[in-house]
Amino acid sequence: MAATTNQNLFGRNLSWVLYTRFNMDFKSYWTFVFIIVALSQSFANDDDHHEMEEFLKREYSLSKPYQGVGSSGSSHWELMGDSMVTTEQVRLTSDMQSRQGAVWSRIPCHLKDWEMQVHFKIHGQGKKNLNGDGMAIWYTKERMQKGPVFGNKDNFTGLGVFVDTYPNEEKQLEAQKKRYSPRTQRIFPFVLAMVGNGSVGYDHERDGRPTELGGCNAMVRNLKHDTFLFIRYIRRRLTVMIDIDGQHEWRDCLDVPGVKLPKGYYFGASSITGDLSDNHDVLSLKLYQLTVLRSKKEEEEEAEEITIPSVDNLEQILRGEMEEGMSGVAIFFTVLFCMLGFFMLVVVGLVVYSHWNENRRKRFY
Ligand SMILES: *[C@@H]1O[C@H](CO)[C@@H](O)[C@H](O)[C@H]1NC(C)=O
Ligand SMILES: *[C@@H]1O[C@H](CO)[C@@H](O)[C@H](O)[C@H]1NC(C)=O
Ligand SMILES: [Ca+2]
Repeated sequence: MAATTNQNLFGRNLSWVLYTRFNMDFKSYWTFVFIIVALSQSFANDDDHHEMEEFLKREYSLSKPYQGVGSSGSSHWELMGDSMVTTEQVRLTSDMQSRQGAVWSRIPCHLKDWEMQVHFKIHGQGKKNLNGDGMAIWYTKERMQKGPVFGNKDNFTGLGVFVDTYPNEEKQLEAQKKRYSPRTQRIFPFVLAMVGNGSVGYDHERDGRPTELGGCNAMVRNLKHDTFLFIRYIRRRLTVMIDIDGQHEWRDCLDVPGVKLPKGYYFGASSITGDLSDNHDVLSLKLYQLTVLRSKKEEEEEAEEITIPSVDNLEQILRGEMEEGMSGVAIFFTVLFCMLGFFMLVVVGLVVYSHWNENRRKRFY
């Protein structure tokens, strides 16, 4: 699955940019502007992407036959809770109630730019929305701590990417006979990312909406084909993609610039079940080091050591997620312009008609 040729990388990047712009902005008159900007950005970045290479880092990767994982102190990976290793997978939780499990890297990662490719499988007996709760991939300061956030501690420090399989908030609203508007309603499973600095809580009842940097729906349960998640961190830009349709195509999920993550954190994967359950399996975690050439300016911008995780313009990003207000404005202007357009047509029509009428009358005299 590793994209090894540079050509590939460029193609992939262009298509993400286009995909993102089309899907997220295709609601307003600014779409064209965005497409032009996106295109020019992609071409401007062309050179950079040709310089990028990927190297698999075995010490941060977990793959078959999972040698020594969970039994030997010399393994790079450590199991926790109810997780267990079989020949086929690392099972974080089995399809049983109230389980939690995790697998954590023992070695802190000091790479600047990286990509984590997660081969995972979520499956179980439960019917749609009668399963839970999902799994998480981590790059955090803390490791091996149990807790409520997909089996990891709350107020974590670092990055969490969640595959949330149970819609807590919507079920609650449903029970109260309230609903999200179709626009903001989500289809679960839902993938989302969050950056914590040690004092930000994950709101489980709201499926993490208050702190989410972005996300996408991902129908990943009970599939016959392989499912993948890609987490890429390059030049402080966080990109998450999914490959879940069995087509070997990457679908853009979220893309956030200005994500500041310290070096020396640990990779991990964790999962939790409650009243509802699923098998949450990790088949492999492959970490690629990305070597990226930076311009002088970029070097300077990134010279300062990051000590606490943070996200630039977080307020805007979080506000941007509250789409309702924005879309209301967009709808207002759409309707306004349509009405203006219609009004103009009517006026022009009347003018033309009265001219024609006048001419006709003139001819009769
Ligand atoms: C952590 O993030 C929150 C929310 O963005 C912020 O209010 C708080 O000041 C941050 N704490 C630290 C230690 O940076
Ligand atoms: C997480 O941080 C918040 C705000 O600092 C605090 O109110 C809460 O008790 C903390 N939760 C845990 C589990 O530490
Ligand atoms: Ca949930």
